[in-house]
Amino acid sequence: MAKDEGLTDRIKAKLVETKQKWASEGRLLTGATAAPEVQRLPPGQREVKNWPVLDLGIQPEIASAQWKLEVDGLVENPIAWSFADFQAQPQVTMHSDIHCVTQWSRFDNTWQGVATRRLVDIVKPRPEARFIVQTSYDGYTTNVPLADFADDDVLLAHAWEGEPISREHGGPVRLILPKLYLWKSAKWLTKITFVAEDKPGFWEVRGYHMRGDPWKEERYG
Ligand SMILES: Nc1nc2c(c(=O)[nH]1)N[C@H]1C(S)=C(S)[C@@H](COP(=O)(O)O)O[C@H]1N2
Ligand SMILES: [Mo]
Repeated sequence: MAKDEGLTDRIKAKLVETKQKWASEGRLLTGATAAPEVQRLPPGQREVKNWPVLDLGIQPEIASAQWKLEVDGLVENPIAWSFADFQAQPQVTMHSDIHCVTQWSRFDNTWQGVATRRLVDIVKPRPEARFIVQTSYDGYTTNVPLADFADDDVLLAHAWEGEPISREHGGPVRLILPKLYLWKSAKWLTKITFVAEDKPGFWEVRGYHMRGDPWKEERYG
């Protein structure tokens, strides 16, 4: 067991090293631009039919009964939700395409969960709040502008194609923010912090973009 964990750590270190190298070399950049209205596939992406798994190699197993979501920082009403509290919120169904910075895109995904707009209405951000930082059970963090987080196609998702989101894809609850590269959508989400100044997360400190718009090919920055 200990041996396997060591192996996972080495694979993880290798993956992080490789992706960090891509950022420093500007790999995968096409220099092309494309508007979503004209071309469904963002520049430099290719469509896949499966759903690849990408993470740091640690896939925490969180039972719904143990899952907790805290929202803190620059808000008037911080919250701490259990899974039951989360399920008691109005549920929405959304359809979207997802785009990973490692160049795959997957079209036509159906999600269920709670709209981030709803969450923002409940917690009431203070006027100074302009960004949010997501924190996950595996220690992952990622930052996004509040305006992107509160867009009308963003949700805290618990189901994909009518089934609970699997552990490997970030269940019980993950973010889905389809207009930005998928590294901006935390799996195993447990905390959202509202902040005034943008604060780089795990990949952002390793050369990845602070915003990550696939249509502008904001891979690195
Ligand atoms: N908690 C957590 N969330 C994460 C990651 C991670 O390592 N840990 N990886 C990110 C990256 S780089 C991608 S591309 C997507 C992958 O989601 P998927 O495995 O469901 O395709 O999750 C993002 N969210
Ligand atoms: Mo990724």
